[in-house]
Amino acid sequence: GIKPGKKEAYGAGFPSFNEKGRSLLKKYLTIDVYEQLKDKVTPNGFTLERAIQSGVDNQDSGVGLYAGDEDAYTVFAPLFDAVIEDYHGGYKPTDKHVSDMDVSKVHGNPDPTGEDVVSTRIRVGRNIRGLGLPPGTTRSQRREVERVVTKGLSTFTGDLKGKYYPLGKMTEAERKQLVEDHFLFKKGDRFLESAGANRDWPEGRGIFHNEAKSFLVWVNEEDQMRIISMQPGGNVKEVFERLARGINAAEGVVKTSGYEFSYNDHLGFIHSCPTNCGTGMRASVHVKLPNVSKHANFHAWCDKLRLQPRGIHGEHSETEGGVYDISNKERLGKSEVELVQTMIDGVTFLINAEKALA
Ligand code: ADP
Ligand code: CIR
Repeated sequence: GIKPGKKEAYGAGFPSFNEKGRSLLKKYLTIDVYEQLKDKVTPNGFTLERAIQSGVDNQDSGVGLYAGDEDAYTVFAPLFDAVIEDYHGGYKPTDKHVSDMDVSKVHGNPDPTGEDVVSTRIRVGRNIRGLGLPPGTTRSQRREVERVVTKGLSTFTGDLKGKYYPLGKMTEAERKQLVEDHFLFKKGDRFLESAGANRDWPEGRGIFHNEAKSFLVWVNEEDQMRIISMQPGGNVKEVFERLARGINAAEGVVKTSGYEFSYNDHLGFIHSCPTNCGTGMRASVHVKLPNVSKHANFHAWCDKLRLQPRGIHGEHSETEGGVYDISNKERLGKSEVELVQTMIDGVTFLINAEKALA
């Protein structure tokens, strides 16, 4: 067969991967898989080349692969399945996903003294069936998402009641402040740029939030919807409870408009990034770990605890003052309750280790 780096592979269009790259795309896009998939197209017109462009442009990607529609997961299954199995702890193509948002099943408090956890945030992604995922969407589909979602959100009441702020109507100073304060997605993400998800920026994008900025919805960033609950301190249950209500309310209004969330029994809720399929849930704390994070085993411990450390401004950012964003790594094949519990238990372990090392 053809080998990467060989002339035949180059002629056939196989992408160049540099030696340092560790992306799951590089690991699983073999010549054979490439040859098998390179001419396939989803019914909406999404191609393998578009799915892999982000990982080709950004050789430092962790994953490097995006879906432009729900069909991409089946049309390009040999690649997506392998990436999903690796990322989500051995999740197999025959496995079924289960959802459980019964907040009463979650137990424990990672930060009983209230000294270590700065803030807690839990988000999920949601996309509407029949309207493209951001990397593959059209301008009219994106506008339809914004219309349906903002119309629905405007009916929210109680602590979920808020206002929609379109990105195009914000001043640069307002936008920057929201990003700085951890409420809003950043601009010009190079991974999403290459994936084609930033087309027509800032049109159709925006953020909805309540007065307290404890309940927020991002519109048309990496996913059509990111539903977010967050607050200072370590009360994970309170954050989860508000999120669960928000998700239910969002599902209700999407149905009222005659749509439904994109979901199937195998992949759970469909997302643009294969890391997010299933629950789409990332439950995180900003936690002070100045000593543990310097320990040679920090990343190994996180791995073992099924946690992912990120920097203070989220994915692909650095830490400041030893504060890390620690969250569940997997999102598929485990319920929301299990993933929140994984985060609580793991953070409890890390805080204990921090105290032992201090
Ligand atoms: P995602 O929405 O996929 O989790 P990021 O990693 O980019 O994306 O994080 C989005 C924003 O949320 C960033 O500003 C990040 O700092 C903020 N964030 C994440 N976890 C917390 C937390 N526990 N407390 C406060 N802000 C958080
Ligand atoms: C990467 O491969 O590093 C980026 N495309 C991000 C992958 C996972 N993160 C995400 O979905 N937010």
